[in-house]
Amino acid sequence: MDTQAIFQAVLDYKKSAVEELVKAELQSGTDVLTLLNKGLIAGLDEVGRRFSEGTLFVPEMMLAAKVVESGLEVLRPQLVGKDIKPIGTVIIGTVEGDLHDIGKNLVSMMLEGSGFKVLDLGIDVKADSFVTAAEDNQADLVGLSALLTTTMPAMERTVRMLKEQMDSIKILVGGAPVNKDFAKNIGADGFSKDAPSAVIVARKLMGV
Ligand code: B1M
Repeated sequence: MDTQAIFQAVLDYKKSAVEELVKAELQSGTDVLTLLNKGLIAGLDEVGRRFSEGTLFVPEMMLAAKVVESGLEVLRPQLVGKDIKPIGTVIIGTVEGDLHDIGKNLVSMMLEGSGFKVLDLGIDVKADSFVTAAEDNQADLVGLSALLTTTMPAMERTVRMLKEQMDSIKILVGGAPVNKDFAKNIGADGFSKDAPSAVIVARKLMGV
């Protein structure tokens, strides 16, 4: 198992190397979550750390994100199930003002893989767009992601608007600055710290 090579290739912004390494690890039987956590996500965490200390900047952060996205695409078939009868419909997106989508995409893939029908609204999604999509698609659950402390108020606004307009809708929130207390205070029904636990919480909220 060589997740360290994947970690390093993310830091070197080597897209094709990451794709090849991820494929090779999958073929040799490395567990998908190990690949994610010790390779791709660990690489991005290190990029974030270097950004915080000022040794790396936004263009490099974007390069690293692109590299990780291509690694995730290789993993997609492992994460997304096929021909499963949907257990519920989820509308998911990153809240207004926030352009981060890697974590949200991962949550989306894993929800799909566990039997949810997922409609992904993308990034920078306004509160009323979540409401409209949830109503139009008779959604059971809305998933909101925020990666910036400055976009946490947008998450709160979105939860408020959804709850005002849709009685029975369940809301799951997550993202690096979000925690259980914040989720509770803004009236969300569930919080999860990562993609695998998002699936567990989502299923619980659906009663399955
Ligand atoms: Co930005 N960025 N970024 N960034 N970026 C962070 C988040 C930051 C922590 C970096 C740092 O300072 N160390 C910092 C935020 C500080 C703060 O507010 N607390 C930051 C900043 C400051 C910024 C800018 C303001 C920088 C600038 O322009 N000066 C800017 C803001 C742009 C905007 O959004 N308006 C910006 C821009 C960018 C890029 C565009 C360059 C790029 C994003 C590209 C993309 O997403 N396509 C980027 C990146 C890559 C990062 C870091 C390095 C990595 C984020 C990531 O994808 N992580 C990040 C530092 C870090 O996190 N270490 C950073 C991997 C991903 C799998 O994890 O998204 O946390 P995460 O998702 C996890 C969980 O959080 C959870 O599950 C996921 C999987 O396990 N989760 C959910 C997420 N959503 C969920 C939803 C759920 C449940 C669980 O239910 C629905």
